[in-house]
Amino acid sequence: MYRPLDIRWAVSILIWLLIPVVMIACQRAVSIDDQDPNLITESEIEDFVFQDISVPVGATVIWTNVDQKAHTVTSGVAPNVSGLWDSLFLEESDKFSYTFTQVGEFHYWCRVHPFMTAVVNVEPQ
Ligand SMILES: [Cu+2]
Repeated sequence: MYRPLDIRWAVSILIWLLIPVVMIACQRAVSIDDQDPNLITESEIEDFVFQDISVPVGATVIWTNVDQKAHTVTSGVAPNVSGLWDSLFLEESDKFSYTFTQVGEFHYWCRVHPFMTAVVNVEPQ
């Protein structure tokens, strides 16, 4: 039996359920669009080696693990975790990004292989 009120009720519930999904999707889209492409630096993790890099303040560094072993990109001087950022485990092809909003030298290391260390030098623009 056709009951239009039930259909309206179902549609309104569906819309309310979709609102948070749309909001999350929009936030992601905005955060990607807001990135100045000149301020994105890609850095590959390869053969158990991190690269020392220099970036302007405001830059986002995107690390990509191209090794078959998992690594982490963890702020601090091994074995200390400074708490600024921590990628957790990056499997092969996984990416992690962090935006540097302060000038300075930022040391980082891999918690799986503490001999893997490097520095991000963040310079004034
Ligand atoms: Cu590692």
